[in-house]
Amino acid sequence: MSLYSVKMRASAGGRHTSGAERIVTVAQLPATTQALTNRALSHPNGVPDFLNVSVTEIIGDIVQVPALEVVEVASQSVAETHTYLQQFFADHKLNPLALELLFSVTGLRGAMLIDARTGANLSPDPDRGVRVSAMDHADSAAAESKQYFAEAMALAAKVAAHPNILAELCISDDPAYTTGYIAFEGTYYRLRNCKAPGEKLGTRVFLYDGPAAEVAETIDYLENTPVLVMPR
Ligand code: PML
Ligand code: MG
Repeated sequence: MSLYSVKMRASAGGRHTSGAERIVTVAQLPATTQALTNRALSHPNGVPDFLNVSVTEIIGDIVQVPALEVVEVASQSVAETHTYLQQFFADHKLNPLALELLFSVTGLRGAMLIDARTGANLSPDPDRGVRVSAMDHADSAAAESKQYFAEAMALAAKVAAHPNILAELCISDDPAYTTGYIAFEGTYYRLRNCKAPGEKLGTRVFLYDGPAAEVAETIDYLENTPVLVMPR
């Protein structure tokens, strides 16, 4: 059975407003493209002046990766979430520069890819970042429920499956959506209260821990390799 990669990108005045990824059958294409168009047009980041929905048949193999285990972190405030992350970084000896970036950068179309040791930005185009693409849950019910969470789980599982990625940090760029996460060693730590409601803050940071010679191959996997996330 053929599968199709569906990608949606929307922007206003050159600034990214929304994006989404699905992998679906031909029968699901009309509903999927319509749902993604509607989403772009009603996104809280603004009405787009550019909207692209593309459909490409997937030729060749699709990589299967395991879903991450989810741990819900009980944080009642933005201050508690900061403290939790600082302690997490100290416990796991992660570079605190990644946290500084997480809480200061916004408006990128893709994620920041940084060297886990030095903090150097490894994205070929730092203003764009690395756009993780071509992934979905194998189980389409999981893909359609709880949109933000399900899509983030699919993206995080794809990213975490690459051996050169040590950790991923995320805060949603939707001002109304204050939940984010850190993905580390097969677990998705779900973090409430990453920012105050209404705050225009949100990005992803990937910590790269691999040979310099493999950065381009890793980015190619993140951006182009079709991946289906298998239920746990
Ligand atoms: C986004 O798509 O803007 C990021 C969503 C992060 C979802 C976090 C969660 O609900 O677990
Ligand atoms: Mg978003």
